Amino acid sequence: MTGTFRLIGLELRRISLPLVTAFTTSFGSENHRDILLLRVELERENTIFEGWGECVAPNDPTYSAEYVAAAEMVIEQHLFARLAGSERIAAAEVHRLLRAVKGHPMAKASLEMAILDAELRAEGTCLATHLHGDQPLTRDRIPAGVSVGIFADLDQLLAAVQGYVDDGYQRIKLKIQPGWDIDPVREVRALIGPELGLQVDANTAYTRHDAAHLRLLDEFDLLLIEQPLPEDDLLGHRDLANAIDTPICLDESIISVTTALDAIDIGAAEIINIKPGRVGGYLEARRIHDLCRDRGIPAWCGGMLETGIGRAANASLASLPGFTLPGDISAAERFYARDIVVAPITLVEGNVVVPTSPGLGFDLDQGILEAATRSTRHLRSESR
Ligand code: SMG
Ligand code: MG
Repeated sequence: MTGTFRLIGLELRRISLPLVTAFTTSFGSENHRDILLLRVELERENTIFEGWGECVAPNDPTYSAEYVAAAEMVIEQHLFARLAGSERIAAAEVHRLLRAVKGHPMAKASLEMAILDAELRAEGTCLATHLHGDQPLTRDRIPAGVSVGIFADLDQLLAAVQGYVDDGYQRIKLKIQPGWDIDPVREVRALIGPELGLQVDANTAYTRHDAAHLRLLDEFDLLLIEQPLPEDDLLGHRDLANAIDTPICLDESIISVTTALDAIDIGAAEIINIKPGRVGGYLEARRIHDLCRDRGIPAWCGGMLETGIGRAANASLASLPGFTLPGDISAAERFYARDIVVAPITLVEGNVVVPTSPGLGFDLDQGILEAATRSTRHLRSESR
């Protein structure tokens, strides 16, 4: 790919989208998303190429330290200038150019994503092809999985799960927390039968002292338990992995290829959830994918309730061969009555089709986008 682009402009657009139903996890509940979208303008030989990125930082700093308002601020005050000041810009350089700024992986990932979209559109290449490098694409669709929140009672949970089973989802993930774990899992396993993949996600809600309790999950033949302990407790996860049969999968703890390597080496991560936003971009996500594949660690692509922008990109990432488990890649309608893209992702016999159009693989519906927009800000490179 030719790399003679310069970053000349950035639009920061905040949109608001209602969720079809409230989504409750161990750290809170939300019924709408306040989302930051980025539109970059790259220039090459007097031609402007546009690209879009989505920042997955949530409304509040409860999944991790990042949240949408802070992401917008750090991009505006610290990140944009580091990229706009560079003579040449390429998505592959973004990680290095932004390294001096600590943290803020979701903000950084959204910039890399928008630049990648512009580059790939300029080259006429789709993201899946780009991520595969010189490896052939082996699948044009990927199995869809759905993440199911915490409900007020078991009847509501079972009705929701039945709906997703009827939709054709190939695996179910249940959010759990102390007081909402063994019984919901038992009931859901009874409902869906022994064959359908079932896993749970605690979003750090348990402690090192909960091993005996979590061992009660072993009888339900779960694919995995995701992030039971706080994100900084790698040794606790290692000990838990030794104490229970259900495989330990890390999400929040894995913030880079280095943390992934350490977690695998010490036995804290038997499976890894790869989320581009959490690790600073799709290119770091691919490096973690490569590590997992080389080490024989099963991996899957996580979700952050993305719009059609991030959902298309995630479906492309998840087509890499090391993603051996179904990811949190669902139809857009699982969260949004009306997505902002022209062709929202749907299920095709329980699968999601891997996008093949140039760029990240979506086209925006301008009318829906404008109606959802709450604010826009424009930044320009100072040399222009
Ligand atoms: O996009 O399907 C989705 C959501 C998947 O459960 C999901 N994500 O910890 O894995 C996770 C959660 C984080 C959501 S926080 C906003
Ligand atoms: Mg998770």
